[in-house]
Amino acid sequence: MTPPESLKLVERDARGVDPAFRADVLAGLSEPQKAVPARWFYDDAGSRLFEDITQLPEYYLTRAETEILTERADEFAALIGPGRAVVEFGSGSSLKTPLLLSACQPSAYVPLDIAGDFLRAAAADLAAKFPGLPVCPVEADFMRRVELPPQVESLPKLGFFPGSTIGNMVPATATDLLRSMRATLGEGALLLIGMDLVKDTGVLIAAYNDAAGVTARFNRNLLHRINRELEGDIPVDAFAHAARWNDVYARIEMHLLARRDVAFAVSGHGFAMREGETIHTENSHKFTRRTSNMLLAAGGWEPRARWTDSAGQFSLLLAEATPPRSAP
Ligand code: AVI
Repeated sequence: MTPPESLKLVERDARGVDPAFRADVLAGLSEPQKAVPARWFYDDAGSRLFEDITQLPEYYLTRAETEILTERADEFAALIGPGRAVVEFGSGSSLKTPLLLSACQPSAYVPLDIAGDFLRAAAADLAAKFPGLPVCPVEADFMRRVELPPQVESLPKLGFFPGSTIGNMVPATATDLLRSMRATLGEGALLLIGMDLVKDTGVLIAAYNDAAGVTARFNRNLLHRINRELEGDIPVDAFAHAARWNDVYARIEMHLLARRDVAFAVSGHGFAMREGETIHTENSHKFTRRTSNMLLAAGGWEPRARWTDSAGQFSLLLAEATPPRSAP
């Protein structure tokens, strides 16, 4: 079937590359602790690898959140009510989106994603599953306020941000994103958001360093992407995948660890790394009830309800964009 038309809001240079990708990589590789923002994992190959991760036995997050969306559907549907435009931050190729759409009887579905091909495929899939539901994909970077399609302007909104993707941002960026979502959706909007919970370190490390090596491929795909899109010559095999628990910030960190001294170029800029040095590629923050509430409040969202799965591993929160209140 023909994929639904998507609104294109992502910049591309003459080579078809997002200039922000080049800028982030060059800046990040120039820092003493090299780092590349995790959002650049998600080219089409990276998005597919992430879908594979969600099926892994060690990666409990997706199963736990799906359990909540299945078992507690009546409860959140009653709080959300029918007739909203569901705006998903991410393209919703997983099973979670149909669960939400079936439960809450929306009037439109608007997936927002930076990975255009993946977005259009996921939107077409959803449109086929829900005939009669207007599906309006928007290809955009949702870290900034996004102009929603005119068809949904007058509808009340429900933001959907599952998977604990908010945990991939440091608190300042997560707060900015929550504020951007608030600006995109407007006052009175609701937000249904997944947040992974602090738990046993062994369970967390295993979830980010699976036995089959899928997460390692996902991590190294970033180097392949840099080589392909930014004229790089990084020796990908010289880098090992590493997952570490940072107890100070309650987060899993993923790194690409140089197994030997390496030198490489990206977009004509030279870089060198000593054996044992890393490129920090991802943070995955884990939350408690209090830290999730604090983060939502900092972003302008008032927590209204919270559910966890039966094993207490993952949380789903419903929050409302209330008018700003003065202290205290
Ligand atoms: C998308 N995000 C919530 C995943 C996570 O768990 O932080 C990305 C991921 N990285 C490695 N495995 C999964």
